[in-house]
Amino acid sequence: MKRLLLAAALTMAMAGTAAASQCPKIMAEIDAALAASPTLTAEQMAEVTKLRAEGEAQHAGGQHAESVATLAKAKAILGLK
Ligand SMILES: [Cu+2]
Repeated sequence: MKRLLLAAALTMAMAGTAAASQCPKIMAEIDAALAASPTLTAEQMAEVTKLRAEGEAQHAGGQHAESVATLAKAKAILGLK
């Protein structure tokens, strides 16, 4: 049981570290998708732009998990996985 908890703690610690480097990667993916002039409504475009900026701010503030979650929403609107 103790070992399982330790493994869970380790996994979470690693996820945190991974997320820190993940945000710029996701932002780049969003930027690439935006550069490819996606077929979005003006509303979706505004939402993606807003989420992208929000994600960057969260990343800059050290909230990497939140940033990844925010950026994931932007990706979803863009139809990215
Ligand atoms: Cu980050």
